[in-house]
Amino acid sequence: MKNSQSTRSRYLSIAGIVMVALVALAWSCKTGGGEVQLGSVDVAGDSNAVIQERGLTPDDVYAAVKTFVPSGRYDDYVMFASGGHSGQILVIGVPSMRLLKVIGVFTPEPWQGWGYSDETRAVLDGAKVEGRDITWADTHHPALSETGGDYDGEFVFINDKAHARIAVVDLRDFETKQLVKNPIALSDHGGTFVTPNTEWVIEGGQYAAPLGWKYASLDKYAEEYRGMVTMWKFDRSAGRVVPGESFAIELPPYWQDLCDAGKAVSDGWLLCNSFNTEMATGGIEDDKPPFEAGASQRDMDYLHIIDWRKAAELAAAGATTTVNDFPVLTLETAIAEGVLYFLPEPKSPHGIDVTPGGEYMVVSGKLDPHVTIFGWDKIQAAIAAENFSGKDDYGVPIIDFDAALETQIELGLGPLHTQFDDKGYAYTSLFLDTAVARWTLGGAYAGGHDEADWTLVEKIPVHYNVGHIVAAEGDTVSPDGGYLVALNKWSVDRFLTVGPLHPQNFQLIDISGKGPSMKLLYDMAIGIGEPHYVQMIKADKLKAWEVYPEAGWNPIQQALDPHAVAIGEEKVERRGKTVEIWMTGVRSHFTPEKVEVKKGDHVIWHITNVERAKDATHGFALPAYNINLSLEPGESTTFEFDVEESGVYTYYCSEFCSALHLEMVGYLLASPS
Ligand code: K7E
Ligand code: CUA
Repeated sequence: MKNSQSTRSRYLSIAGIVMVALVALAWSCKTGGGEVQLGSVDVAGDSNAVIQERGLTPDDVYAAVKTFVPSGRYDDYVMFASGGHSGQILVIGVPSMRLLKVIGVFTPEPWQGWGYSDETRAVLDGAKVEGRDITWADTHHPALSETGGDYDGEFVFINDKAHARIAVVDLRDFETKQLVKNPIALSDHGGTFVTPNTEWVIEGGQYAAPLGWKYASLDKYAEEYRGMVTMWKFDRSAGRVVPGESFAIELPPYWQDLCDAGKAVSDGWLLCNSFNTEMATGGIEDDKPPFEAGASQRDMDYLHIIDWRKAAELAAAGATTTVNDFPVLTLETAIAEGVLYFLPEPKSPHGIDVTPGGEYMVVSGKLDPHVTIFGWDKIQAAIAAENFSGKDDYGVPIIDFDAALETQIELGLGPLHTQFDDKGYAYTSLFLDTAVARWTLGGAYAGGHDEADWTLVEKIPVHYNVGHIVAAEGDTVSPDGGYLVALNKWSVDRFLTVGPLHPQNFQLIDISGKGPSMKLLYDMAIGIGEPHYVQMIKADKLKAWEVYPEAGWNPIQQALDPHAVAIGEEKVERRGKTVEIWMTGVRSHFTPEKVEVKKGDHVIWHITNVERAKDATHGFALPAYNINLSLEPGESTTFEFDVEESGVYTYYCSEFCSALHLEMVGYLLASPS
């Protein structure tokens, strides 16, 4: 041992802390009414040795104890994280930061059989762009469904920034049910967000272009290019958005960015940031200012304030035009009917976040060290009094900045996104400072915290370059507090080097205390893409199925599949050149175990997993035809293919389901025609 005396005594004092903690645990823990016998002296002794051996500090030990979820116990919260470029959603437990699932969304996902059955391919077809398969996405903002502004645990939505697509995931089985391509825009960003009762799923645009993907040269930018926000009507009982009842609102060709729905006192309204109100068109190659300069000249851009309820009434009354057969409320109508107002917002704005009671709108400008807080009552009063400082080039009334301003708080460099807790604190990510700021709300939130209103309390460094942050239920009407996760773009030195592409870093932070007390608890490497946003829901709100409700269940229809069969009903039918198979799977065999076809046949294959036991999933792999299914207990599915060559194929269960799993196999015999 080469420890210096002071290091050694530090270890010993930590060991003392842990021993006291464990002895206390031994006395306090009870299970089923009996004392837990920890044999505390021995356990503590072993722990002390581990602490010394690993050189852990008191903070390390606190973090370890705070995040450890013992085997057989569950996490308190579940995060739904954007999977970034993977086009998927990551499901992560908190505080353990264990990855529980990767939900296949925009991208095929072989383990879940996502994109390998007829039903799931049909869902993925909804995400085609101009008839083309797109096998990636840039997912940004997951949105859990809400009831009364609180997460209800029923659905999660997410957008694909690259292609202006949205997805609907049903949280009964954690599977994607619908993918929709926006018919009028190629890119989006301000989505997905939901209205407080999930009547609408909001998808705001990003890079302006002529609506409907028409051509116009950049000289015609101001005349022909447009922004948009699309309101997708959600049918909760069907579990689908209804494109036929949805509509878009035409906006000036500013680049709309993040959006948030008003709630409680601001319910019925929608707020979207924008940048590039300069309408820069780039041109670095022609010695014009590059976008990064051209789109950042002004000190203020416009917060878009949209009366979505009025817009929906107008759309329902047919006051829309159509672009690519999709209803669009024109800018002219939106202005004339009082649907759209602007409010100046500083500078290079990114985040817009509405406080839990809907009273304040928090705006962060990437190039302004302050957060700017507007009062909803002030905004409404300014609109009612027509307290406008002018109109933009398109005639949209601009609310007077000072009339709407509640306050500004200097937090640091590069503020982006804000979340809230249960004590009247707000948290804002600081990209350039690479920190998270805790600050106090005032007004309606006074008294929750002990510090003065509207003041910076503490900044905690994060590693590194934080984008979004999430606090437990931190964007709902009743945030929980306790935990916050920083979504860091760079990890630099936080993990073992795995080549030049470093993982992203989710850092779990303890926000349970008051005042300057935030503690870093855990680093989770994300090695699958760049997540943007995450929402964190109380685990007990999720009511996911452990097995499908009945044997023969079709997950896309969420109903019994007409082609499901029970054991004993399996059959193979030939009709001309079509061969149709109704198969069952159960530990440890498929029935039938031999299927005979001919080169040139078309094969329709239905399989039902008749298992009712938790976790008794069978795979179904058919090599050479790109088939791998996940037949979860009770699931029934269908796939089709043309027999292109003669040969012998083995189909087998690709999920280790039982001791005789290797024998869960069959022969597909394709004879020459
Ligand atoms: Cu990356 Cu919300 Cu798309 Cu900010 S966004 S970081
Ligand atoms: Cu069924 Cu392995």
